[in-house]
Amino acid sequence: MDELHLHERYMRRCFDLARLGGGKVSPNPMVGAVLVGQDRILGEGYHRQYGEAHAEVQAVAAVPPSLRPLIPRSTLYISLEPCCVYGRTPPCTQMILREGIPRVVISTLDTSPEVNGKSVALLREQGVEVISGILEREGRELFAPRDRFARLQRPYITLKFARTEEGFLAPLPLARQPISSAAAQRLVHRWRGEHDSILIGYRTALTDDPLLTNRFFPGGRSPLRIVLDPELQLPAKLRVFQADDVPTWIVYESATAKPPEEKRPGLVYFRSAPGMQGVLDLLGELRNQKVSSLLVEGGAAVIRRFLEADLWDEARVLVGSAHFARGLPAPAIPSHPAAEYAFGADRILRYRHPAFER
Ligand code: AOF
Ligand code: ZN
Repeated sequence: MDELHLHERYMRRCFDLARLGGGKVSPNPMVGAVLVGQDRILGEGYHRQYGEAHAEVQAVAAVPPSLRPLIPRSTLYISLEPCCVYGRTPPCTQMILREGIPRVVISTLDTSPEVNGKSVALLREQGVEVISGILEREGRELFAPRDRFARLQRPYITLKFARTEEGFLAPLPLARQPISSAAAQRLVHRWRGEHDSILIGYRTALTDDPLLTNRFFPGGRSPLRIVLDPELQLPAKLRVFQADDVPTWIVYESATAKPPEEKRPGLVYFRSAPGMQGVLDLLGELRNQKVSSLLVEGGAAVIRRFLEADLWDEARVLVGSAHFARGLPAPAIPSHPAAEYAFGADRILRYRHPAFER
């Protein structure tokens, strides 16, 4: 196997390990690492929990004592440029130098302003060989939530909706009719568990009455629920007002409407400016609370608002097998699908913001 393929093979392993931290590490990135010596894996690790040891530290710590003498001739594969700053943990560059690891292979740079290439330069100055850019597109995708959070100071935004093959969101005259299959709806629960927060608009809350939790994946967490209710008119019996253990924000605009005095714990009322400024206020508050990803589940008006403001990173569209003679048109995503695959009776289209390609 030539060297590039070898690098790619171990980098894929890093990606698989990194994903095991999904839903547990934000606002830190998912990162995986493997230490390789004499063509075998000496140790593996991934970032498991926010605030805990970084992936490469875990990989080196996992090397059994009998194999430690191989470390000064090994290669450390990491899905991300290692850190060089004191954060919640000491800098990984220090550990690499202390262990005498002569070669580091990474997929992509850590664009957090305090790192962003500094670790690569530091390691090279110290005589460590650094190879960068292995399977970079995939590496950047894995790192994207952290990138948006650190560089753009806002959560990574995923838009999600279901439409029919003809491009309708709902039948006309309006009626509640499922578009995607039960299997696809379960997949949406997984997506919920992968995000830190989830947002719906007033009309969706009222007509669909969703609970907005991740119920199908045991151990999977439920994201912070955010409901836009500009005039505070949503009835308290709706399901989003239930589920005591799930934090919920009700975002309103009205200066005259008053949030109820008595409310369940975890329910927070957040007053924002009207319209687009309100979305920016909300994103700023999410940033302050270290919420680094947001799944926007509709409805159409809310999705369009994010699209018009160019505030999105990814869109996931479920194309279901329902057919309506007349219907409400789905929002148009100004990009081509980056991936398309069948999921049971449905198709799933995944779009990436054009800036992602740069
Ligand atoms: C790594 N390996 O596994 C992860 C890294 O808040 P801290 O102290 O945990 O660290 C924050 C910095 O570390 C920040 O730049 C973030 O992108 C990076 N995460 N770095 O070397 C890892 N998770
Ligand atoms: Zn680190």
